[in-house]
Amino acid sequence: PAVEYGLEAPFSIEYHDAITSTNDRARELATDGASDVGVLADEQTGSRGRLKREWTAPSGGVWLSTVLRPEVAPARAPLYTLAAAVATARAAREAGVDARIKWPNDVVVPVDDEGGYRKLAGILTEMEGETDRIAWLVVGIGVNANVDADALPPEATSIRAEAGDVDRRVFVQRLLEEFDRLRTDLEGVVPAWRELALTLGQRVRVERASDELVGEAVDVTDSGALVVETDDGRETVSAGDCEHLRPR
Ligand code: BT5
Repeated sequence: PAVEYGLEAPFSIEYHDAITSTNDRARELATDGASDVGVLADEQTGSRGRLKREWTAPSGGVWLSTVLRPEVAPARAPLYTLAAAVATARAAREAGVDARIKWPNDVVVPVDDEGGYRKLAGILTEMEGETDRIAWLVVGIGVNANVDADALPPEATSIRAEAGDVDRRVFVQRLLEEFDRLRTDLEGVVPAWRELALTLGQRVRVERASDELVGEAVDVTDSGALVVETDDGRETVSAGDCEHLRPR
């Protein structure tokens, strides 16, 4: 329970020392009708990234999934993912880390002036619903908090490595407060995201379902899609993986 963890967060929190995946537990709670609850764990033994990729989640991290039931069209679901990235980056910045956002939802720390970065946190949003309404959203947030960098994949970093250990109660509380504020002001999400974006102005390669785009990332649309200036003109991509390329 939230009280046991020492939080007065806007979500009621179920805490686990270890769990397979906080997203899986949150999905169970969502299916049972829960709303505005969070699942938080010190360690995960079977956590996932997007597209069934593995997510490394050793003890000392912030592994958190929230259940929401927003009354908005499914097309707006990506805004909750962007909101989670903004909230995470802001909480990390308060902890002394130069956190920025790589489109769409990676929280990263720049390592040079050319778009290079290490990944601090990732977001996995899962949804159930029909074409006109969302039944539930599970927004999973994984932050390498008080974790040694050598317990993580080589391209990753942690709050510990960047700025020293953080009080996880304070960090989670701040993250959830920001997330709660943004979800009640969806219009404010993209402007807030833009301010923290590392991707805008970068040369990028983005994979779409059937092709890939190479060009300069110039903007995000109101729904969070990336706008890329290619040799053939402007194109938008609403979902996919984005690679920062070295400047020409
Ligand atoms: C993500 O996927 O970035 C979403 C990660 C979401 C994890 C949270 S933790 C709480 C909740 N419960 C879960 O089971 N999941 C969520 P993606 O963009 O697909 O990136 C995955 C890739 O990041 C992997 O293929 C690795 O290359 C890399 N990676 C794995 N673990 C990492 C870590 N701890 N830190 C940084 N990079 C990592």
